[in-house]
Amino acid sequence: MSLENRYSRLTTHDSQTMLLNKSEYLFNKAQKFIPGGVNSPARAFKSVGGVPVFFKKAKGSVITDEDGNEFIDYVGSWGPMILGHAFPPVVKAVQDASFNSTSFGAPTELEIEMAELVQQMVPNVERVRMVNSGTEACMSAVRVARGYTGKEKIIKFEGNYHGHGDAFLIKAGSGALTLGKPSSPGVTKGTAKDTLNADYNDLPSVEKLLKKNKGNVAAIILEPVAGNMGCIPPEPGFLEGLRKLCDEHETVLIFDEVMTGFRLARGGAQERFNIWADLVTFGKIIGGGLPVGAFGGKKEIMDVVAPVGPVYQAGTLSGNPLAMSAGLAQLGALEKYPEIYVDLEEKTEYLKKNLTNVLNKHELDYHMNQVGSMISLFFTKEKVRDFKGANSTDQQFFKQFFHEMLKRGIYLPPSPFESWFLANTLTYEMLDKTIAAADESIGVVKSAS
Ligand code: HOZ
Repeated sequence: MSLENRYSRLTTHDSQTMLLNKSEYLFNKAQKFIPGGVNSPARAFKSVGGVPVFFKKAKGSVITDEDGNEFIDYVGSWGPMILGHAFPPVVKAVQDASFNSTSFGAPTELEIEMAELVQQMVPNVERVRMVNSGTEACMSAVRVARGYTGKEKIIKFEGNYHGHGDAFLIKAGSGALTLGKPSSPGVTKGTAKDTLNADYNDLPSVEKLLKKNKGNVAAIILEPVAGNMGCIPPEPGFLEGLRKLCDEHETVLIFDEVMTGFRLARGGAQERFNIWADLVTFGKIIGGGLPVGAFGGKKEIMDVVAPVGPVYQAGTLSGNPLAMSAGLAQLGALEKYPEIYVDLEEKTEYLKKNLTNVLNKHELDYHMNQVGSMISLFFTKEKVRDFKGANSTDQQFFKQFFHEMLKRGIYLPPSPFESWFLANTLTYEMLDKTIAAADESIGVVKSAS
């Protein structure tokens, strides 16, 4: 089926008897068994409308839907696929490991290899604990910070997203923002009162909270480059200022590097900006596409974690051999070939430069943020530096742009509040195709509006 067919049917069908494409059929069926038909809300196309694409396979940067349509992928499973889908060493590592059992619930040598490799790549991670997702990593890091300091409150930033732990679902980003519900019912008032929200890139807002809650802030947690309200870089001095404030107030600085870890450099945002947190959380790339997260940092702090210390944290599948093998294969490649980061950055800059030309040609209001291989296009003339900025872009234009791009075989994140993630398997030919598609798409959306 051609993409054109998919779309003509999507936009014109109004009869139950009309043949559905496979994504439509599967989405209808999924909703009978799964809340909203998806296992994570950001996938539901709520902010762009229409039917989520159901995929069946991917290789490198080409992802194929259930109808056999191929798309150039800028989602990369929301970050993990920095080396492209089905990266052969990851596939082989998973296959090999599975023959020896998928889980022991007991220690393995692979876990030590992983911990050593993480420390090699991110030197301030003196101790690391493996978990099963970025959410778990962030929840655990905050518990550790509380146990270590004996303080209760945390400061986070509006529009940042640290997974779906209760404490983080107050003014959160990502899917929560996409659904227009940044604060979730089900979070108790007790939990909410311990989460303080500051404005991203605004040090005075942090200072104010620290002053007001003097002696009771256990941690400041943030995405050092925000990726869950679109990509928003830290302004000069912001990370430095937070480091200083944490030292002054004996507050643990937690960098949520679930998106940025092993992506912006081998040592993530910490290495890129040369600001070192006390605790760091990981997810996505560290698992090579398997469900993996990790938190780690200074030995002195991590020693509060059970069984060394009293702060409890556990998991039957944590550090399981399949996940460790996949992660080791992917991190191993990034460690061995640091030129991948140069290549990725060049490709992302090429995309940015050429999209800029297209946007200027169409005399459109836009703002593009890019750090390494993370990039976001916002339809606004203002600089986007915080949640307020991200939330005041032209979301209707994005929605139409997204669908025009999809029609032309380009799969972007289905929300203006998510970063695009590039993989080194993207070729310049694919980038050129993307740029041409953007040119056409913008032309179409502009003339329709
Ligand atoms: N929270 C992820 C994006 N920031 C989305 C996860 C998913 O839907 O797979």
